[in-house]
Amino acid sequence: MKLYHSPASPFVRKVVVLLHELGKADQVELATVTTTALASDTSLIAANPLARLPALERPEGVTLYDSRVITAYLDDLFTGGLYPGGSHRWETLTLEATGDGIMDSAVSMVYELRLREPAQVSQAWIEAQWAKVERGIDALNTRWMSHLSGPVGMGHISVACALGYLDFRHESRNWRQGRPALAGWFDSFVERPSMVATQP
Ligand SMILES: N[C@@H](CCC(=O)N[C@@H](CS)C(=O)NCC(=O)O)C(=O)O
Repeated sequence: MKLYHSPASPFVRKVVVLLHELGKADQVELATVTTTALASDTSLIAANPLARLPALERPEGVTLYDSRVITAYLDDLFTGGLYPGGSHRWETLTLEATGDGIMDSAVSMVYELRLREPAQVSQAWIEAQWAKVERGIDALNTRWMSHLSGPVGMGHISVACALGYLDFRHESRNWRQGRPALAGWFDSFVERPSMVATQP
């Protein structure tokens, strides 16, 4: 299998962390590409018409995207158990969506600053995206700590990759301030070998 990859992408990181957690990192070849919303990589377009990372090419069957489809597929393929059954499943999926949504807003803030001409950049839009990030991390800090303290699932991985991206691209926003429970959880989770191996 071939994973279209960029070390800076938090969505790609989710997939690679999952592979490390399951001890299957050697089963997937990483094809590193450079792509932006304004200049899509041509090999990535062939794999994913939306030209977004990650995409997973398989020997048989369609190429998979987006990250949530890929992680669900790999967890199923390797019987990983990162998506539990029963009512925990819906919690896990919602937690994963929260992490992914934080990434969506945090990545789009970077695009706004990097891909637009300075005169076109909307500070109001950037702040509105950051407000979404803050509401997401506030919810994690107040409502999700008991789930995050439980067995590691795909929700944990998504949240950790989102917070790692905030450290990587938005350090000056100091997301830890006023969120000691979440900060403490992350500072411990980030020491897992899967997170160390995939640090951007
Ligand atoms: N919902 C998608 C989001 C993927 C995404 O936005 N990836 C970014 C990299 S972090 C990308 O490929 N951007 C290029 C573009 O938007 O053209 C997923 O979970 O895979």
